[in-house]
Amino acid sequence: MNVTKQQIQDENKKHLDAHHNSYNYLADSLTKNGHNVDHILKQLSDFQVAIPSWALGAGGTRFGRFSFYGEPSTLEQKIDDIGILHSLTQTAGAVSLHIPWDIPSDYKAIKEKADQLDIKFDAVNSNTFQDQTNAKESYKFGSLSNTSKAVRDQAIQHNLDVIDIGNKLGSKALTVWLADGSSFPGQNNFQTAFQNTQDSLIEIYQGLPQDWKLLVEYKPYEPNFYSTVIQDWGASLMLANGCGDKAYTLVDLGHHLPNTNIEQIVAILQLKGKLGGFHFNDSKYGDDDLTVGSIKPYALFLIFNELVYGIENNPQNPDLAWMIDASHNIKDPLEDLIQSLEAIQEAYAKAMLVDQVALKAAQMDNDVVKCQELLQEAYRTDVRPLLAAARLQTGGAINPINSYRLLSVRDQLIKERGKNTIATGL
Ligand code: PSV
Ligand code: MN
Repeated sequence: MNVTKQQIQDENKKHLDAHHNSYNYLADSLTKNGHNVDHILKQLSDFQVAIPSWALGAGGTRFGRFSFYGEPSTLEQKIDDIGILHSLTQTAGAVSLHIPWDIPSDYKAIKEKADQLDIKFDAVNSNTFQDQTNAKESYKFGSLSNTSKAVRDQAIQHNLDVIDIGNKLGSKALTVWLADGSSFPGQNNFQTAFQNTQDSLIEIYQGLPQDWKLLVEYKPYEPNFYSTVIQDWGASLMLANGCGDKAYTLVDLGHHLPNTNIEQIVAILQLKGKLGGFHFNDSKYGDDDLTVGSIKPYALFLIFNELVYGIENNPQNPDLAWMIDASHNIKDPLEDLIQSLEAIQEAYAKAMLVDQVALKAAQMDNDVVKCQELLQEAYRTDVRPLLAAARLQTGGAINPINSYRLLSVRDQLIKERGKNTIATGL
C-alpha cells in the first residue's frame, strides 16, 4: 500500500487553521529575535534520515519476541513501508540495508521502486555477528579479529561482497559494526585482536570505491560482556586513521556507558574531520534501542547543538550519514519511527535556534549563567509548528502520527500481508 498526497492533504485540511495560528505566532517571534525562519525550514526539509531495513518489524530481546502484524517480509515491502513513512514525514528519504538479510533478487526493480518513492540507498551494513547457513567458518569467536586467518578472510570477503551489492544500488558507504570481543578475562589477547581487526579493515578499505566511506562503529559491550574489540570512539578513531582518509568513526547514541558526554565526543571528532555517521536511539541503562528523545531529550539537543556548530564551522568534516537504529519491541515499528523522526527534527530545529554569536561572547566572558540561559532559551522553544510547516511545504502531514492512525495504515498492511509475517532484523 502507499499513502497518497491527496489523502494527506484531506487530513491536513482539518488542522490547517490551528497550524497557521501557531506557526505565525512562532515565526513572528523568532523573526523579531533575529532568526531566519525560511533558512530553518529549508534546513529541516533537507535533513533526511535513513531508516534501517531491520527496524520495520518487531525487535526482540533474548527473552522473547512479540510479532507485530503485517510486518514486511521482503525487501520490496520494507521499501514500501519506508515510502509510507516518507510520505507522511518527508524526512525518511533513505534506507540502510543489512546484508545478507536484504540482498535484492532484482536490482533494477528495487532501484525503480525506491526512485518512485524518492528513497536513496544510504550506507550498507555488513553482518559478521551471525553465522549464515552453509558458511564454512563460524563467527562464534569473532570475525575480523578472529585468531583464525580463514575466519578473518571469510569476514573480509563478506564485507567486499557487501560493498559490491551497495555499489549496484548507489550506496556510498559501508558501515562495519563488529560483535567481536571476549566474555571472560584471558580469553583474548587484546593486542592481537586489535591488530587483526586493523589489518582486516585495511583489506576491506582497499576494496572501497574511490567515492565511498568506511564507517567504523563502536560499542562498549554486548554480545560480549568482558571486552569488545572496538569498544569506544578512541578505538574506532585509531582504526579509521589506520585505514586512511575515507574511513570515519560512527557514533551510535546507545553505544556508550551511562552518563558519557556524547556531545563532547561528537565535537572533537568533527574538529578532527573524522565524524562519519550517526545512529539515533535512546537508552536508560545500555544499548536499550529505545525511541530517540524518549528518555534524554535534553542530551539529544546538546548533541545537535554540537552538530550544528560543527556543520557550520568544520568544513574538514564531511556530510554525515544519519540513521535511526532502534528496536521496536512493543510499539508499532512505523509509529515508533515516526516518533523518532519527529524527535530528531525537533532537536535539530532547537539547536538551530541557539544564538551562537551570543554564546561565543558569553563563553569568552566566562559568563556561565548566560551560557546556560542561551542554551535553555533555545531548548524551551516549542518548535513543533516549524516542523509541521517544513513537512507541509513538500506535501507531508501536519501531524504524521494522527494521519497514520486515521488512515488505518497498519490495518491495511495486515489485510495485504496477513498476520504471521516476520521481518528479518535484530
Ligand atoms: C547492534 O548493537 C547494532 O544495533 C549496531 O548498532 C549496528 O549498527 C546494528 O546492530 C546493525 O548491525
Ligand atoms: Mn548502530
